Amino acid sequence: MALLDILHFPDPRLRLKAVPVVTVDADVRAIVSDMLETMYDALGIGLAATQVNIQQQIIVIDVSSEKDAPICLINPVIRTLEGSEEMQEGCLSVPGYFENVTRAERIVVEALDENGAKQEIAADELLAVCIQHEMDHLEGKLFVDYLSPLKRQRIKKKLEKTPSSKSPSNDDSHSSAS
Ligand code: GNR
Ligand code: NI
Repeated sequence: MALLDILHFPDPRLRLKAVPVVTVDADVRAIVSDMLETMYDALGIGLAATQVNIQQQIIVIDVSSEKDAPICLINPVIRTLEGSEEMQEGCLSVPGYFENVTRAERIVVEALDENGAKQEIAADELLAVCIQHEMDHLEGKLFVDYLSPLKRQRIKKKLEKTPSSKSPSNDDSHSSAS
């Protein structure tokens, strides 16, 4: 188990597109486990592999209040989208900013779980929003892309001035100590 570094907008690596997972094997399950640990540690309700610099179609989510209901979506595909709804969104890759985004109100998504089994999830409310937000990450898209260019530019400028606590200079992940 390990905590992974979360990339921050405007890091260009957040724009990379994830490729489908070929085989859901032990390596993939290790990534899922590290992503869940990272998501819970960061107090997020979801995390996409793109945010931790892994370009594979892997998402973890837990929208439960007890934080005891993890969901893993591998190679997700939206089957149906219905309605539309505005909700205030935040993002672990855009820390400190919360803005309204309009998305589909109800969705059905098909994906593999952490054991490689096919699952179909019907979602509404926060889970529907979160799944759409995470699937955007896998395509290199961020919630700030739905805002006006002026708002997006303001957020970009402010985050560029904010030093990240997880910058490469104080990253000890390459040390040999265990
Ligand atoms: O923790 C998160 N909260 C959130 C709130 C509203 C809409 C979407 C989200 S996802 C976000 C975690 C994150 O950045 N996932 O990519
Ligand atoms: Ni996000």
